[in-house]
Amino acid sequence: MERTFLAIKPDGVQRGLVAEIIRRYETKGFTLVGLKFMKVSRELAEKHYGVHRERPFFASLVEFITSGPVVAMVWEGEGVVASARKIIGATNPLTAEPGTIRGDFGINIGRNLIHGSDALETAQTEIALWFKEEELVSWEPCLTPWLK
Ligand code: 3AN
Repeated sequence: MERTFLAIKPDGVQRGLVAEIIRRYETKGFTLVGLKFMKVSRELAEKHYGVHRERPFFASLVEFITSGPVVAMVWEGEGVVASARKIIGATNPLTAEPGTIRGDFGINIGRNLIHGSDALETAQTEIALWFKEEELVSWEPCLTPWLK
């Protein structure tokens, strides 16, 4: 079954949006398989944002993600990688559609509340980077038949 990695960034935590963000994925019908509240080390941040190393905002990106606690999550479900990105909305919260997380709650591109893997392969890499195998729980929600 397809899985994706999502992280509520320090701004989402500080603004009290944790429950609101989790609710959107839960009520959509995706299954939570991993969840932890954590401070991100500089080493993990630099690995996670490795593809952006040459971008001008790389230092501020690492600074921001390590500035306060984040909620790291793995969600499972059919088409979850692309769907989770739709629920998040465009990178710039100012142009993100209303109804998306960034469109509803954000203004600043550097503080865009949540990260979501952009492709299946990235999701696998990010899940392995952020979670140990034993921290992920495979389970069958009994509501599943109603969603199929
Ligand atoms: P997304 O998070 O929508 O996949 P990416 O992967 O292009 O966006 O960028 C990763 C992160 O880098 C974004 N979530 C955002 O916090 C930050 N970022 C992207 N573009 C800019 C920018 N022009 N200025 C500042 N930060 C940016």
